[in-house]
Amino acid sequence: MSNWTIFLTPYKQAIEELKIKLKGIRQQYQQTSKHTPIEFVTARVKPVSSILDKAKRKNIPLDRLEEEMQDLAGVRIVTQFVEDIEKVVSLIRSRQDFEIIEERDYIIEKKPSGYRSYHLVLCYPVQTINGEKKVLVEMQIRTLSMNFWATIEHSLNYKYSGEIPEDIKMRLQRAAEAAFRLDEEMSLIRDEVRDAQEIITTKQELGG
Ligand code: 0O2
Repeated sequence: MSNWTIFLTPYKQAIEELKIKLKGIRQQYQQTSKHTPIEFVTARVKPVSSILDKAKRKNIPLDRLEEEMQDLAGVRIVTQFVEDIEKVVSLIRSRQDFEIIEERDYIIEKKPSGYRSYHLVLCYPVQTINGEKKVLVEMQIRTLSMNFWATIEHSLNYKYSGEIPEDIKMRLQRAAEAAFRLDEEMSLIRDEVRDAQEIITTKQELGG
Protein backbone atom coordinates (compact mmCIF):
# COMPACT_ATOMS: atom_id res chain seq x y z
CA MET A 1 0.00 0.00 0.00
CA SER A 2 1.64 3.25 -1.09
CA ASN A 3 -0.36 5.73 0.97
CA TRP A 4 -2.27 4.53 4.01
CA THR A 5 -3.48 8.00 4.97
CA ILE A 6 -5.22 8.49 1.63
CA PHE A 7 -6.60 4.93 1.64
CA LEU A 8 -8.06 5.28 5.15
CA THR A 9 -9.49 8.81 4.73
CA PRO A 10 -13.01 7.72 3.60
CA TYR A 11 -13.15 5.28 6.56
CA LYS A 12 -12.29 8.13 8.92
CA GLN A 13 -15.02 10.25 7.35
CA ALA A 14 -17.57 7.41 7.65
CA ILE A 15 -16.97 6.94 11.38
CA GLU A 16 -17.03 10.69 12.08
CA GLU A 17 -20.41 10.98 10.29
CA LEU A 18 -21.83 7.93 12.09
CA LYS A 19 -20.70 9.28 15.48
CA ILE A 20 -22.57 12.54 14.82
CA LYS A 21 -25.70 10.69 13.67
CA LEU A 22 -25.71 8.37 16.70
CA LYS A 23 -25.13 11.26 19.10
CA GLY A 24 -28.12 12.94 17.41
CA ILE A 25 -30.30 9.93 18.26
CA ARG A 26 -29.08 10.03 21.86
CA GLN A 27 -29.89 13.74 22.15
CA GLN A 28 -33.38 13.25 20.70
CA TYR A 29 -34.15 10.67 23.41
CA GLN A 30 -32.79 12.95 26.11
CA GLN A 31 -34.88 15.88 24.88
CA THR A 32 -38.04 13.81 25.24
CA SER A 33 -36.95 12.63 28.72
CA LYS A 34 -37.14 9.07 27.45
CA HIS A 35 -34.62 6.43 28.46
CA THR A 36 -31.92 6.51 25.77
CA PRO A 37 -30.89 3.10 24.43
CA ILE A 38 -27.47 4.59 23.61
CA GLU A 39 -25.21 5.12 26.62
CA PHE A 40 -22.11 6.09 24.63
CA VAL A 41 -20.49 5.68 21.24
CA THR A 42 -16.85 5.15 20.36
CA ALA A 43 -15.26 4.72 16.95
CA ARG A 44 -11.88 4.08 15.44
CA VAL A 45 -10.10 3.42 12.18
CA LYS A 46 -8.01 0.27 12.58
CA PRO A 47 -4.33 1.15 13.08
CA VAL A 48 -2.10 0.19 10.13
CA SER A 49 -0.09 -2.29 12.27
CA SER A 50 -3.34 -4.13 13.22
CA ILE A 51 -4.47 -4.11 9.57
CA LEU A 52 -1.20 -5.74 8.53
CA ASP A 53 -1.39 -8.32 11.38
CA LYS A 54 -4.98 -9.27 10.55
CA ALA A 55 -4.29 -9.41 6.79
CA LYS A 56 -1.43 -11.83 7.46
CA ARG A 57 -3.45 -13.93 9.93
CA LYS A 58 -6.46 -14.20 7.58
CA ASN A 59 -4.50 -14.38 4.30
CA ILE A 60 -6.08 -11.23 2.90
CA PRO A 61 -4.07 -9.69 0.03
CA LEU A 62 -3.51 -5.97 0.59
CA ASP A 63 -5.27 -5.12 -2.69
CA ARG A 64 -8.43 -6.89 -1.35
CA LEU A 65 -8.66 -5.05 1.99
CA GLU A 66 -11.64 -2.90 0.94
CA GLU A 67 -13.74 -5.96 0.16
CA GLU A 68 -12.44 -8.47 2.69
CA MET A 69 -11.55 -6.61 5.88
CA GLN A 70 -14.89 -5.56 7.26
CA ASP A 71 -13.61 -3.70 10.31
CA LEU A 72 -11.19 -1.15 8.85
CA ALA A 73 -13.75 1.29 10.27
CA GLY A 74 -15.38 0.34 13.56
CA VAL A 75 -18.17 1.96 15.54
CA ARG A 76 -19.16 0.70 18.98
CA ILE A 77 -22.48 1.51 20.61
CA VAL A 78 -22.69 0.75 24.33
CA THR A 79 -26.07 0.36 26.03
CA GLN A 80 -27.19 0.00 29.64
CA PHE A 81 -29.56 -2.94 29.17
CA VAL A 82 -29.65 -6.00 26.87
CA GLU A 83 -33.13 -4.90 25.70
CA ASP A 84 -31.62 -1.61 24.47
CA ILE A 85 -29.53 -3.60 21.95
CA GLU A 86 -32.70 -4.71 20.10
CA LYS A 87 -33.93 -1.14 20.11
CA VAL A 88 -30.65 0.15 18.64
CA VAL A 89 -30.59 -2.64 16.02
CA SER A 90 -34.11 -1.76 14.87
CA LEU A 91 -33.18 1.95 14.73
CA ILE A 92 -30.18 1.04 12.55
CA ARG A 93 -32.30 -1.25 10.35
CA SER A 94 -34.81 1.54 9.73
CA ARG A 95 -32.19 4.01 8.41
CA GLN A 96 -32.11 5.02 4.76
CA ASP A 97 -28.60 6.50 4.73
CA PHE A 98 -26.67 3.21 4.56
CA GLU A 99 -27.21 -0.47 3.86
CA ILE A 100 -26.77 -3.41 6.23
CA ILE A 101 -24.93 -6.22 4.50
CA GLU A 102 -24.42 -8.64 7.38
CA GLU A 103 -25.57 -9.24 10.96
CA ARG A 104 -23.81 -11.48 13.47
CA ASP A 105 -25.49 -12.19 16.78
CA TYR A 106 -22.86 -13.19 19.32
CA ILE A 107 -25.37 -12.66 22.13
CA ILE A 108 -27.64 -15.59 21.30
CA GLU A 109 -24.53 -17.51 20.24
CA LYS A 110 -21.54 -16.30 22.28
CA LYS A 111 -18.02 -16.91 20.99
CA PRO A 112 -15.97 -19.75 22.57
CA SER A 113 -13.92 -17.09 24.43
CA GLY A 114 -17.10 -15.91 26.20
CA TYR A 115 -17.38 -12.80 23.98
CA ARG A 116 -20.90 -11.37 23.58
CA SER A 117 -21.92 -8.54 21.29
CA TYR A 118 -24.19 -7.82 18.31
CA HIS A 119 -22.31 -7.07 15.08
CA LEU A 120 -23.61 -5.37 11.96
CA VAL A 121 -21.62 -4.71 8.81
CA LEU A 122 -22.73 -1.57 7.02
CA CYS A 123 -22.05 -0.42 3.48
CA TYR A 124 -21.76 3.32 4.07
CA PRO A 125 -21.66 5.92 1.24
CA VAL A 126 -19.10 8.68 1.72
CA GLN A 127 -19.13 11.77 -0.53
CA THR A 128 -15.64 12.57 -1.79
CA ILE A 129 -14.27 15.09 -4.28
CA ASN A 130 -14.14 12.19 -6.74
CA GLY A 131 -17.77 11.22 -6.21
CA GLU A 132 -19.44 8.71 -3.89
CA LYS A 133 -17.36 5.95 -2.31
CA LYS A 134 -19.00 3.09 -0.42
CA VAL A 135 -17.01 1.71 2.51
CA LEU A 136 -17.63 -1.15 4.93
CA VAL A 137 -18.08 -0.27 8.60
CA GLU A 138 -18.35 -2.79 11.43
CA MET A 139 -20.80 -1.75 14.12
CA GLN A 140 -20.61 -3.49 17.49
CA ILE A 141 -23.55 -3.10 19.88
CA ARG A 142 -23.13 -4.33 23.45
CA THR A 143 -24.07 -3.58 27.05
CA LEU A 144 -21.77 -1.87 29.56
CA SER A 145 -21.24 -5.26 31.16
CA MET A 146 -20.33 -6.99 27.84
CA ASN A 147 -18.04 -4.05 27.06
CA PHE A 148 -16.25 -4.33 30.41
CA TRP A 149 -15.56 -8.02 29.79
CA ALA A 150 -14.47 -7.52 26.15
CA THR A 151 -12.12 -4.66 27.08
CA ILE A 152 -10.36 -6.73 29.74
CA GLU A 153 -10.17 -9.82 27.51
CA HIS A 154 -8.83 -7.74 24.62
CA SER A 155 -6.01 -6.36 26.80
CA LEU A 156 -5.11 -9.85 28.01
CA ASN A 157 -5.11 -11.16 24.44
CA TYR A 158 -2.74 -8.37 23.53
CA LYS A 159 -0.51 -9.08 26.52
CA TYR A 160 -0.29 -12.80 25.72
CA SER A 161 -0.27 -12.33 21.90
CA GLY A 162 -3.51 -14.30 21.56
CA GLU A 163 -2.24 -17.24 23.67
CA ILE A 164 -3.95 -16.60 27.01
CA PRO A 165 -2.85 -19.24 29.61
CA GLU A 166 -5.52 -21.88 30.37
CA ASP A 167 -6.10 -20.83 34.01
CA ILE A 168 -6.72 -17.22 32.99
CA LYS A 169 -8.95 -18.38 30.11
CA MET A 170 -11.05 -20.28 32.65
CA ARG A 171 -11.33 -17.23 34.89
CA LEU A 172 -12.39 -15.19 31.86
CA GLN A 173 -15.12 -17.74 31.08
CA ARG A 174 -16.38 -17.41 34.66
CA ALA A 175 -16.21 -13.62 34.42
CA ALA A 176 -18.22 -13.82 31.17
CA GLU A 177 -20.91 -15.81 32.98
CA ALA A 178 -20.93 -13.27 35.82
CA ALA A 179 -21.28 -10.45 33.25
CA PHE A 180 -24.20 -12.32 31.68
CA ARG A 181 -25.89 -12.68 35.08
CA LEU A 182 -25.30 -8.99 35.82
CA ASP A 183 -27.14 -8.12 32.58
CA GLU A 184 -29.99 -10.43 33.60
CA GLU A 185 -30.27 -8.88 37.08
CA MET A 186 -30.18 -5.34 35.66
CA SER A 187 -32.94 -6.25 33.20
CA LEU A 188 -35.12 -7.33 36.11
CA ILE A 189 -34.83 -3.91 37.77
CA ARG A 190 -34.85 -2.01 34.46
CA ASP A 191 -38.15 -0.21 34.99
CA GLU A 192 -37.04 1.10 38.41
CA VAL A 193 -33.73 2.35 36.98
CA ARG A 194 -35.44 3.97 33.99
CA ASP A 195 -37.94 5.82 36.20
CA ALA A 196 -35.08 7.15 38.32
CA GLN A 197 -33.16 8.30 35.23
CA GLU A 198 -36.22 10.07 33.80
CA ILE A 199 -36.72 11.92 37.12
CA ILE A 200 -33.04 12.98 37.09
CA THR A 201 -33.30 14.24 33.46
CA THR A 202 -36.47 16.23 34.23
CA LYS A 203 -34.86 17.76 37.35
CA GLN A 204 -31.80 18.80 35.32
CA GLU A 205 -34.07 20.44 32.72
CA LEU A 206 -35.85 22.37 35.49
CA GLY A 207 -32.45 23.42 36.85
CA GLY A 208 -33.06 21.48 40.10
P1 0O2 B 1 -9.78 -4.72 17.30
O1 0O2 B 1 -9.81 -3.46 16.54
O2 0O2 B 1 -8.47 -4.95 17.98
O3 0O2 B 1 -10.97 -4.89 18.20
P2 0O2 B 1 -11.99 -12.18 13.85
O4 0O2 B 1 -11.46 -10.79 13.62
O5 0O2 B 1 -11.15 -13.23 13.24
O6 0O2 B 1 -12.28 -12.45 15.32
P3 0O2 B 1 -14.18 -11.49 12.04
O7 0O2 B 1 -14.93 -12.48 11.22
O8 0O2 B 1 -13.28 -10.51 11.36
O9 0O2 B 1 -13.41 -12.32 13.14
O10 0O2 B 1 -15.23 -10.63 12.77
P4 0O2 B 1 -15.93 -10.67 14.17
O11 0O2 B 1 -15.43 -11.76 15.06
O12 0O2 B 1 -17.39 -10.58 13.96
O13 0O2 B 1 -15.46 -9.27 14.72
C1 0O2 B 1 -14.14 -8.98 14.97
C2 0O2 B 1 -14.07 -7.96 16.10
O14 0O2 B 1 -15.00 -8.32 17.14
C3 0O2 B 1 -12.74 -8.00 16.77
O15 0O2 B 1 -11.90 -7.08 16.12
C4 0O2 B 1 -13.05 -7.54 18.20
O16 0O2 B 1 -13.23 -6.14 18.27
C5 0O2 B 1 -14.39 -8.20 18.42
N1 0O2 B 1 -14.21 -9.56 18.94
C6 0O2 B 1 -14.52 -10.70 18.32
N2 0O2 B 1 -14.25 -11.75 19.11
C7 0O2 B 1 -13.75 -11.28 20.26
C8 0O2 B 1 -13.29 -11.88 21.49
O17 0O2 B 1 -13.28 -13.10 21.67
N3 0O2 B 1 -12.84 -11.02 22.45
C9 0O2 B 1 -12.85 -9.67 22.30
N4 0O2 B 1 -12.40 -8.93 23.32
N5 0O2 B 1 -13.27 -9.07 21.16
C10 0O2 B 1 -13.71 -9.87 20.16
P5 0O2 B 1 -10.31 -7.27 16.09
O18 0O2 B 1 -9.91 -7.72 14.73
O19 0O2 B 1 -9.86 -8.07 17.26
O20 0O2 B 1 -9.82 -5.81 16.14
